Amino acid sequence: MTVLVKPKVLGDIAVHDFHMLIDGKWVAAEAGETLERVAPGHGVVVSRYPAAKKADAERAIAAARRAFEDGPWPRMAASERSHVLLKAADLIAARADELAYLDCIESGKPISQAKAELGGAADIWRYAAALARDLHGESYNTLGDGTLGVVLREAIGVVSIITPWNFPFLIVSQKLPFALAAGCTTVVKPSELTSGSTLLLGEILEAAGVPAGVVNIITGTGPDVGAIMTTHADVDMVSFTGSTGVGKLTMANAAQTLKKVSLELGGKNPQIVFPDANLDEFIDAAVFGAYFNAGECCNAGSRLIVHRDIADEVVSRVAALSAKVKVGDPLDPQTQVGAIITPQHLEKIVGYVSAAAGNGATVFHGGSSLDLGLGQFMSPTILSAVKPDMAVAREEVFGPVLSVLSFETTDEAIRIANSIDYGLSAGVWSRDFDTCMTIGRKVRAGTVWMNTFMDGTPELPFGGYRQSGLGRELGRHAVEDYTETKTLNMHIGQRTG
Ligand code: TXE
Repeated sequence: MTVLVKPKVLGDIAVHDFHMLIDGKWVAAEAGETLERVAPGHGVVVSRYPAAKKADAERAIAAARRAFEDGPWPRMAASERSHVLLKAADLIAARADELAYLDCIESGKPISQAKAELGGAADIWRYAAALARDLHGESYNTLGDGTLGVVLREAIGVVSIITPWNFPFLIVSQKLPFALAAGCTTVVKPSELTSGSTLLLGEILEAAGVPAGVVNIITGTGPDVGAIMTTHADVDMVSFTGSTGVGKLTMANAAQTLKKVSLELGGKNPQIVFPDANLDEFIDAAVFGAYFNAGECCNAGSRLIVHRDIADEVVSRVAALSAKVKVGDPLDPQTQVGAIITPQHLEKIVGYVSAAAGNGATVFHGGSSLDLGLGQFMSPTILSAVKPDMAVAREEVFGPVLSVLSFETTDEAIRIANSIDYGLSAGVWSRDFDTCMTIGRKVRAGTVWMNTFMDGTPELPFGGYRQSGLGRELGRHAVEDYTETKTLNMHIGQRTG
């Protein structure tokens, strides 16, 4: 049975009615309710998903538990799981256009960007497939001849995976293939705003040979199903990406039964630029870092910390380039900045800008919403003369808003960078190696880019210090995160004491 039922066409835009995947069956919600998604860039309903409730989530968790206790997935050779993941990667690549279309239309991100993300996601599935075969433990000659200590890595069990709306397919791909590589079974809940591509992934995984019950995908709101996914005693681990507030709630929920948690949360990432930097490269990276995905990105370089000597030049040049950024219809291949996820979120972004202006910041460029006829859009915005204690410099705006602060000494730059609760990523721009290394070592962030920004590959771990999260995704240890460690302490022959 297919995930997608009754596709219709409204003008140029198809309306997708989805089912969800529980125990190998594509089903509606038990209560029969649905959630509608209005495309942020087009203002029309584009998707309907089942509105799962507690009973649906409990069925999904029970299916995942059965598949873990009795099913073939955790028991098969790692090489077999690896082959399934490789097949999934091929199918993702083959269906990349469909998946990218859904991410574009449901999240409002530009289609060119959605396609690039799909390429990156397929590569992550391949990387996880390689790691599946390399998951291994250790052995020790503990007390000499006749003894042996073996340290095993065993799949942790049932994993709840909860994902947000800003990178729907990419973020599920940073979690699910690694959990599967380890032999876990899962219940996945995508954001209620962008569930389409994750549901299509369910169809892909069935075709790749993932057995029934191993991946269950339920659609619904956080309060309706997220809560049970993070508290249920049959869930062993929760892997969550989203807001810091819900991350804290997730951790508190998980503490009830001491589940392991992996949290990828917000960021307010500084880009520190010194007078000796290659400014051409930097200006380009500053604009990309601030406006990529309309700034709805935990890694957004939303704070420029600029040396006083070059502050005026930097602000003018960033503004000149910002003026060239093409904001528009997410489906237009030329668009660089698409729509804002919801009208409420747009209001929140505009509110941050007004509050900053009210507190003495200068709106140097943009600063307001854009009326493009349908949907909701925001102009790329630059706020200069921002002070480190303003909300716009400390909180995650999650919109195309760049705050510019200035510094005089390296110590001051580091102090400003580290003065907030987040610690996800940072950038430093200088031709001087010592300067880059000093910032690289002293800024408290999970990733520090030097003379580049926001690039990465599956080999590089990703995650945050402080309130940006717990644990790391990607990298060679990503599979281990989904395991428990077991010690087998063996003795041969007579014990000598
Ligand atoms: O996130 P939520 P929202 C930040 C960003 C944004 C803000 C709010 O600053 O403006 O968060 O976004 C599920 N139990 N980020 O409200 O609510 C929810 O259904 C369990 C940063 O959309 O955290 C969705 O699947 N789950 C971020 C997921 O949590 C719950 C990406 C994320 O939604 C739940 C997104 C509950 N009680 C937003 N309530 C990043 N790290 O990139 C909600 N959810």
